Amino acid sequence: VEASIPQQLREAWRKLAACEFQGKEQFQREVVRHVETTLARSMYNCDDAAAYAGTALALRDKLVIGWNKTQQNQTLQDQKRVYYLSLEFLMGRALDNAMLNTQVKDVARDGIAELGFRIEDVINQEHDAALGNGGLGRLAACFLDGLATLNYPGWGYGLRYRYGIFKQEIVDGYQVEVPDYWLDFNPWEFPRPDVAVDVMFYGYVKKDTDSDGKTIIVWEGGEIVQAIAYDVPVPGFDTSTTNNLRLWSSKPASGEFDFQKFNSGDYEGSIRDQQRAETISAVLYPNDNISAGKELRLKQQYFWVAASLHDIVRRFKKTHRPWSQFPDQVAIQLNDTHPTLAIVELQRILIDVEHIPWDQAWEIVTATFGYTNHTVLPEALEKWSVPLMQHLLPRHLQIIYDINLFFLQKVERMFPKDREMLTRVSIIEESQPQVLRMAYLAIIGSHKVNGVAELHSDLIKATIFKDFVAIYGPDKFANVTNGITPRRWLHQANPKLSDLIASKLGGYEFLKELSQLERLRPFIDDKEFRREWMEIKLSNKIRLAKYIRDTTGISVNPHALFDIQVKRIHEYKRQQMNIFGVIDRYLNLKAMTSEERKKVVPRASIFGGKAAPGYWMAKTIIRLINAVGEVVNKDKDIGDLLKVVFIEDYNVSKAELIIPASDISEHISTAGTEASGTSNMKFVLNGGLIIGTCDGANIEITREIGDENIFLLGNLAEDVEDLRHRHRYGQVEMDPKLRAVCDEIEKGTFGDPSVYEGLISSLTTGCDYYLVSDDFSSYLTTQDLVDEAYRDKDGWATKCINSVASMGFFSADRCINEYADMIWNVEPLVPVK
Ligand code: HBZ
Repeated sequence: VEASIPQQLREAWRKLAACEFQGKEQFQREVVRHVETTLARSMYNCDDAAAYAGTALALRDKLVIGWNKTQQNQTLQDQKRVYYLSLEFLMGRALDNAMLNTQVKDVARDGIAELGFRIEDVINQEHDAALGNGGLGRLAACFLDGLATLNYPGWGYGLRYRYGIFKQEIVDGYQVEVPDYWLDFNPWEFPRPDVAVDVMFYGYVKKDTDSDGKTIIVWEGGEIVQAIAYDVPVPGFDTSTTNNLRLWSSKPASGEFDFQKFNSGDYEGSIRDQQRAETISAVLYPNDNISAGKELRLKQQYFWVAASLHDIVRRFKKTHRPWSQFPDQVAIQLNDTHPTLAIVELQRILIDVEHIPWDQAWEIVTATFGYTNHTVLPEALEKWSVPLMQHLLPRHLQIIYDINLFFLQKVERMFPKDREMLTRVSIIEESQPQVLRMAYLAIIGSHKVNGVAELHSDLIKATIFKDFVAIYGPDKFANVTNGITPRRWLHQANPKLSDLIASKLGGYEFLKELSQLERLRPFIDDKEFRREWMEIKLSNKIRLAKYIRDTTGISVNPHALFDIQVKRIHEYKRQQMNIFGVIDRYLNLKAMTSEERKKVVPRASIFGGKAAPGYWMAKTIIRLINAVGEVVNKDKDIGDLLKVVFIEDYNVSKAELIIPASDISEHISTAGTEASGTSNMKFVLNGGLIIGTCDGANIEITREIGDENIFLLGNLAEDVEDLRHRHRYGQVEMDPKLRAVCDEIEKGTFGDPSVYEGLISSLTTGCDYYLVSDDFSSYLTTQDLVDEAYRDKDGWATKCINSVASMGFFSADRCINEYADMIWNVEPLVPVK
C-alpha cells in the first residue's frame, strides 16, 4: 500500500495531516471556527443549538482521525472481522458519549463555559438517534461500544431510517404518535455516495448456459433500488479504536428514475417512482416483540441484507483469498431473525454468481453465521408468507426450498420412523397460505444459536427449538447473558456516582474492567462514603423530580421512595399489574386514619414507555396509568404519600436521567416471557434495587448480588403452563384484592369504565394469559417488604452498595468477549497511536 504512493507525495500528506485538538484553547478555536465558518454565525447569534453544532463538529473532527486510522489499521492487519447485522441500533445521543470516551469532557466543559455556555445545555440540544424500539436495539448499541472499547475489528450494519421510533405525546391520557424526523442536522453521519449497491426485487428466474456450456441460473428482470452507505463513527472508551456503523439509505437506481416521464411533463409520475424507492428506508417499524408480516418490512430486510453482504464480500475479494477462507475472515451475527435472508443471499452469491458447488458453499455459509434469539413469544417469531416471498424474491425462495430439502433428508436419515418430526422442523409451515419459519432457517444456516440469559437459553432448548437440539446436539446452542456498557449507563448517566467510585478505587479502570467494583466492598462500613453515596442518589432524584415538575406539573417529594417502571408497554411486561398495585395502595391509604397514614412510606410511582401504535391493550394500560394519576395526584387526603407519574416519550436520553434516580425498579414479567431484560442491570448498576419475577436476567442478577438484595415475587416459569391450563378450564378464582381493584375501575373512579373493559376482560374471559391474578398477592406483599426495607435507611444503603459491587458480570464487555471466543473466533487488534 505504502509503495504505491511516491515518497514525496507521502511526505507532503504526512506534513499536512489533520490532527486532533489538544487542550482547551485549541478546542475552543475549533468550536468557534465551526460556528463562524461551517454555520456562518457569530457570537451575536450563537444560541445553545449553534453551540451544540460547533462543539459536535469539533468533536467529530477529532473522532474522524482515530476512525480513519482504525479503518486503515484493520485493512492492513487483515484479521478476521465481525459484522453485527441489526435492523435496530438505538444509539441515543452521541456528543456526551464521544467526549467521555475520548476523555475530553473536562476540557470541553471548561472551554465551552468560557464561551458562555453550560455543557449540560449544549448536550441537551442533541436529538436522540432512535433507530430502535427497545432492548434489542439498545443491546446492539451497547455491543458496538464494547467492540470498540475492546479493540475488536467489528462493524455494525443497519438501515438509515429517515424516521426513527415515533415521539410519544400524551393527550387526554392517551398516547399520540408523532413522526420523529431526526436528520435535520446530524453531524455524526458521513454519506458515502461512492459506496452504492444495486439491490433487485421481483423479476423472474431462468436457466441459461454459460460460455463453457454449463447450466447456470439467472435471476433478472426485477426492479432495482440503490443502497447508499452512511457511516457513523463508534469511538471506544480510552482507546484510539473507532469502529464503523454502516447504515444503508435507499434511492432509485440511476437508470430507474423515469426521465421519460419527467421530460414528457409527468413530474408526479416520476417523483412517485423515486418515492417508492425511498420508502424502503423511510421508517422504522414501531413494534417490539410483535411481527406484523408486511411486504415493506420484508423489502427492508432484503435491501439491508443484500447491500451489507455485497459490501462484506467485496471487502473479502480484495484480499484474493480462496472462498474456503471466507469464514476465517468473516463472522456475521444475526440480531434476531430479521437478517435471516443473509444466509440465503450468501448461498445465492456463492452458487449463482461465484459458481461454487452447493455443498461447499453451504459449508462456508454455516461457518459464517451465528444467530441470537431474543424471544419465545409466539407473536414475535417471524413467519413470511410463501407467496409473498415468491413474488418479491423468487430465486431466494428456490434456495430456501433446497436448503429445506437437504435438511429434511438429513433429518429423515436420523429419525427414519418419525414422520411428524419432518412436519415439525420443516422451514415451511403447511398453513393457508404456507409460511416460512425464519427462526428455523436461521438455526439451520448458522453454526451457533444463542439465547440472551440462562433461563431463556434453557427455555428455547426445551420448547421452541427442542427438535433442533435433538437433530444438532446441544453444543450448537449456547447462552450469552446480555450486558450493558458501563460507559453510558454509569459514567455518562450518573457522573457523580462514577466519580465517587473512582475516588475509592483510585481511578476509572472499573469502566473497562467492571469486576473491579468488587473492591468497593471494604468501604461498605465507611460512614462518609455511605453518606456521599446516598447524597448522590438524592441529587439524582431531585434532578428527576425537577424534570417531572417542569414537564408534567406534578410535584414529587424527592424523599419519597421512587418506584420506577420504564420499558416498552406490553402485556407480558405487566405494567397493568403495577398500576393495579398502585390502585390497591390508593384504596388502602383512603381507608386509613390520619394517624395510620403518618407511618406510611411515601411513594412516587413512575412509569414510562411507548406502546406499539396498533396495540390497543398496551394503549389502554397507558390510559389507565394516566387516569389513576389524575385522581391520586390531586387527592388532598393523599398528598405526598402517593404520586403517579407517566413520563412522556421514554427514550435513551430520558433513561439516562431516570435510571440513576430510582430506589426500586420493576421487572415483573410473567416468568418465562422476558428473554433477559437489560434495564434491570442498568438500575442496579446505578444503586437502585429491584422488585421482580424469576425471569430473564433477574435470576442471574440475584445470583450475583445475593437474594437478600432483591425483592423477588410470583410464580416460576415451570408452573406457568399448568396455571394457564387451570385458567382455561375456569378453575381459578380471581385474587380478591385484584377483584376489589377491578370493581373500583368498573365503578368509574378512574373515568368512563368502558375504556377499560378489554383490560378487565383479559383477566376474566381472556383467561388471564399473563397470570396477573396468580402473582398479585405475592406482588403486594413483596411491595410491603420494600416499604419495610426502605424505612431502614442504613440497611437500604448496604443493599445498594453491595449490589453495585457485584455487578461486574453484566458489562457488555464480558458479553463481547464471550461472543468473540465462543461464536466469532475473532481477536482484538493492537490499536494504533
Ligand atoms: O431483547 C428484547 C427482549 O424482550 C429482552 O428481554 C432482551 O433483553 C432484549 C435484548 O436481548 N427484545 C426486543 O427488544 N425485541 C424487539 O424489539 C423486536 C423488534 C421487532 C421484532 C421483534 C422483536 O419484529
